[in-house]
Amino acid sequence: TQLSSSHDDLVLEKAGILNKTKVCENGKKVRKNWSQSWTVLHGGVLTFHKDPKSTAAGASNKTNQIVPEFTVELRGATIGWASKDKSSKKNVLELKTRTGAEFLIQYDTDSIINDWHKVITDTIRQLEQP
Ligand code: I3S
Repeated sequence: TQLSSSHDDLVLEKAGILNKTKVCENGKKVRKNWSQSWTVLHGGVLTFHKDPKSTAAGASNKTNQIVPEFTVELRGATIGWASKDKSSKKNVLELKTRTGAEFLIQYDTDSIINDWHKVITDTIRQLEQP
């Protein structure tokens, strides 16, 4: 979805379920920990939410399940298809942030991962505009 709030302020927004893991932090490799996340792109920032199954709220209060886990600033980031040696999974994208963090994001359904690839690529490109 493309929402235009003003002529020169085009903001891309999207939300959905993705599998994700951090693989690198401050340029240092970290152990993979794949989990499913409700993922929201808004204002050039990706927010991954905790898997409701992993939170105490998930067991009880249905209205309180959407808990942010971490955010990724897309300004200055790069996105591309991960090489085969990065994961045995299919449809894996590699997202590298300006600050040296790296994430893998994945979804089995081609159309879904392709849509995320496009919207993240377009957002990064837009954020490069002066
Ligand atoms: O690429 P790796 O290091 O083989 O990643 C796998 C591991 O993280 C594994 O967990 P353990 O650290 O407990 O072995 C995960 O369960 C796998 O999913 C990881 O590999 P894939 O190919 O799924 O990204």
